[in-house]
Amino acid sequence: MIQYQRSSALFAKAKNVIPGGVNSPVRAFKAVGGTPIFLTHAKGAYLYDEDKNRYIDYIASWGPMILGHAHPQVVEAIQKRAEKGTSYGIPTALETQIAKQALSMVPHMDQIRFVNSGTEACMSAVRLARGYTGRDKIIKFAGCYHGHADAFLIQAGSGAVTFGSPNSPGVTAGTAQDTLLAQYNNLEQVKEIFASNPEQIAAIIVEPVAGNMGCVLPKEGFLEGLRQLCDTHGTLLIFDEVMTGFRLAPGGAQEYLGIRADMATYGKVIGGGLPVGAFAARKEIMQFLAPVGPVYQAGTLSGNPLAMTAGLTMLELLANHPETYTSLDEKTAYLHQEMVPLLEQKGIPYQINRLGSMISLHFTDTPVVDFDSAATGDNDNFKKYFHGMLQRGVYLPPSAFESYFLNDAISKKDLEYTLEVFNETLKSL
Ligand code: KE4
Repeated sequence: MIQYQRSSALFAKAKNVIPGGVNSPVRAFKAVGGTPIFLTHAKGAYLYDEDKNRYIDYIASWGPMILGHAHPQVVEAIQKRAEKGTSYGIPTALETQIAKQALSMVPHMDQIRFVNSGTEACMSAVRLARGYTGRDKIIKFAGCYHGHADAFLIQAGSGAVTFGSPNSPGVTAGTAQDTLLAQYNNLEQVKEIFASNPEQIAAIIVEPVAGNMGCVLPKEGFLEGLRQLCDTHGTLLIFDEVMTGFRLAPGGAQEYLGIRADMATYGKVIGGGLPVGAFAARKEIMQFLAPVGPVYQAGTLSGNPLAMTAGLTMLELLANHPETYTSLDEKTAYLHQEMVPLLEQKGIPYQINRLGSMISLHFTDTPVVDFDSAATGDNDNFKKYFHGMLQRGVYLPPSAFESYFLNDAISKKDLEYTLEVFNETLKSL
């Protein structure tokens, strides 16, 4: 039995000085119960906690660590750069270099602006879309997460037009009225919203492959339908590629699915493990952004040379080793195909959704195609599953509404061990 004494003691201390003892809520294990583990370090595919337990990592810091932790080339690049100073608030050629590198990988985008998180990227992209179109409203989808900016913390309101209502105190009704909600994969609802709000929709923001309901794939024709509706109504289509960007393919979901977005937002992988977000679009849109255009957006640490160095090293590694994507896809497909018979043998109701190196397991016999169907999962089973795997040295996302993120440092042996303990854990469900 894995012991967590030191983690438990550290968690108690943390809660005295940090709300909930964590700097991001999902880390507190609220959805699965128990005490979060505290790490001392991570290397490659492995996490090492304060009680000297080792875990195979299936969250990769929620996406960024796609090549595994402490990748030697990324670490060395950061160490060298740090000696030259970490942030200047003054332009460097490095920013142009990573901008060109990113734009060489993602399709349909002419310019990119770097910020410090996915939230900041999505918030800024929406403001730019509103400024460019002169319209106020946006459409988002229940279960999609675009960071914690007010405009996104909205749940489906009452009434046919599905106008939003705040899903967090501190978000005003005034803000909520400009965010309209639809169900993911429900094109009819989106058409209704356009009909009820003619010439008022600045943008649709969507996770092209959703990762915040667990992994949920776009149905055939869904994204194509959004593209068509945006073209018809003069609305911008924003792909939130904070998760999918540089993970599904070098060009993210735009490349992998072959759908053109008007704007795309990035985070996670683009920073190589340091805080970086970004948003990109064709030039005529980006020219609306300060200091060229009237839409204001700024940031003290945006484009700082340390984070740019980590991000550039990561992007170059991915661009120069496209076999990484095949390897990640194959490892994830192997995990998927081997989990199925183990679940079938035990007659446990399940759904597995997978695309590329994003995968999630849901304990329900309802196909998981949107937030409501994701919510039919048996959460008691999920809690037992999560802790059963944790106890056996496998760290999964501590919530049924998250995607697993494989990293390419995970070996076939790690996958086989994962499947072995998966089989053991299923016996306890
Ligand atoms: P950040 O502000 O956390 O860097 O990015 C926000 C964001 C935007 N868009 C998508 C599609 C995202 O998944 C995220 C953040 N993802 C969560 C995991 N579901 C980060 C984990 C956390 O909140 O601690």
